[in-house]
Amino acid sequence: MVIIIKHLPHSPTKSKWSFPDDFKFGVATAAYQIEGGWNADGKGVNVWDHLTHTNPNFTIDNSNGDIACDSYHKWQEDVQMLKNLGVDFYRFSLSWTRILPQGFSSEINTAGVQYYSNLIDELIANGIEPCVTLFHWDSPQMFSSFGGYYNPIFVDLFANYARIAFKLFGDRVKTWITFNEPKVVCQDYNEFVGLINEVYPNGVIEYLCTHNLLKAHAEAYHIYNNEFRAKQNGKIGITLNFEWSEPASTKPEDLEAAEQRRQFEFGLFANPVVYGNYPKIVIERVAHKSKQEGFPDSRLPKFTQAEQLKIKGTYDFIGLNHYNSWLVKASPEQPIGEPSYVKDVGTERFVDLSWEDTEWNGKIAPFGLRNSLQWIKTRYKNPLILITENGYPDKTGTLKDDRRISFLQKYLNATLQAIHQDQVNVKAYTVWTLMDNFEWAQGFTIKFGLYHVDFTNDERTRTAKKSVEYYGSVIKDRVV
Ligand code: PNW
Repeated sequence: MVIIIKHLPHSPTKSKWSFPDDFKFGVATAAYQIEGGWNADGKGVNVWDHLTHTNPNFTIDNSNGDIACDSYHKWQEDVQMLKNLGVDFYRFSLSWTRILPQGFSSEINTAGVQYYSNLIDELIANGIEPCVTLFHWDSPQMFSSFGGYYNPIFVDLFANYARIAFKLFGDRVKTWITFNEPKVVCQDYNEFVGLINEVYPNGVIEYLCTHNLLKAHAEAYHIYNNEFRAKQNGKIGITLNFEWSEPASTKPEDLEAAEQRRQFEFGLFANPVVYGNYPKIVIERVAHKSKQEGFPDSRLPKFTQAEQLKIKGTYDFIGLNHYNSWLVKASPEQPIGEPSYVKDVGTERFVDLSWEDTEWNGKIAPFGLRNSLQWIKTRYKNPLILITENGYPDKTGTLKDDRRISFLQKYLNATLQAIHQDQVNVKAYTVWTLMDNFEWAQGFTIKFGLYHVDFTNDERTRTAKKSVEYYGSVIKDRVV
């Protein structure tokens, strides 16, 4: 059964508001999705190289990121595309094994360092600020031999890598993001949790991964704070994905169910970063369920007092990736049996059929972005928020991408409402993504790009879609 309820109306397409002068616009990419050059000039193997090489059926078109958009060679073209768009900043990620081939800080690959150094210089020469993500899913393959994210040593390995990145690039990079979407890495995709690490989601390892990534984030934050901030004067934060959970009705149990989901999905990461510990409801539910399942202690690891103090407040901003929304209602508890994160989250979610479809998974519901921003504002002491991803997928890659334009316009409008009506402290918007690229398990079949890339051509020719003109005009005129 589908319950259909009217919620906040979709934003009107035109707005009377404009973006404030200090609001910045950008586009985002990630190393494995665009660079190619998978073994060029001393780069080491990462989990995505390994996974796609050993398991080619993993992607629906049997593809991999060996060449992708070939940005390892075509970075100057990329910067020209950015310049043509007129963006204020470019969010890209560093490939850990391009800089540290084995993942360990004992060996630095100078060619990899040079690549990023050139890119950063070229961006700055063109008036574009670099915004760097340290970790966008391409963990060193070497780490899988000792459990990767599940081994607490990951914390130190990441911290050492972060220090090297700050040292090498922090003179020019003023915005750092430690992790992109730790929830996707730890909870969402069986491909990450299962195939990459050869362990399977069981209600324990999801939290172990979460625990280690949060500690690694905090460690990197403190390294930046103690060793670099005074000289480099930048900002550092974390990017979390948030699919908005809208209560399916005004019944108290549905309001509660939606809040429970937000806490398990976003609060699981944001609460420790802001307040030092997991949300109360997460601590209580997992403890309760663990007990019922016969565990002597909660499956959710505990932060010591010292760890809580260390993790608390480790952000200059919260990065928000937002794509999608759901209706959520209370549902009967599943019988005790195999423990799982999904059962811990509980509740039931479905989509409102009146919401417009994208061409992949996801609906168009811009009020979800506005509500997410407002929720983050009230729950987390009105933090500085940067929207680090939002974008529209299609399957055709058409140059006449009016549907992408309409999507962007709606979500930019929702952002304007958040700024002007809700006084949310949001200071940046980032389109995912600069150009069509390797969309993980979907290979090259799903396209989010503002620029089209011809993957049949060795030149990987890039062509501006209609949305380039649109987004360019938003950036220039500061209205949608
Ligand atoms: C993001 N969700 O992943 C990633 O950061 C990008 O690398 C990716 O290409 C992009 O979205 C498009 O898929 C997401 O469940 C994964 O809401 C999951 C969700 C959202 C974004």
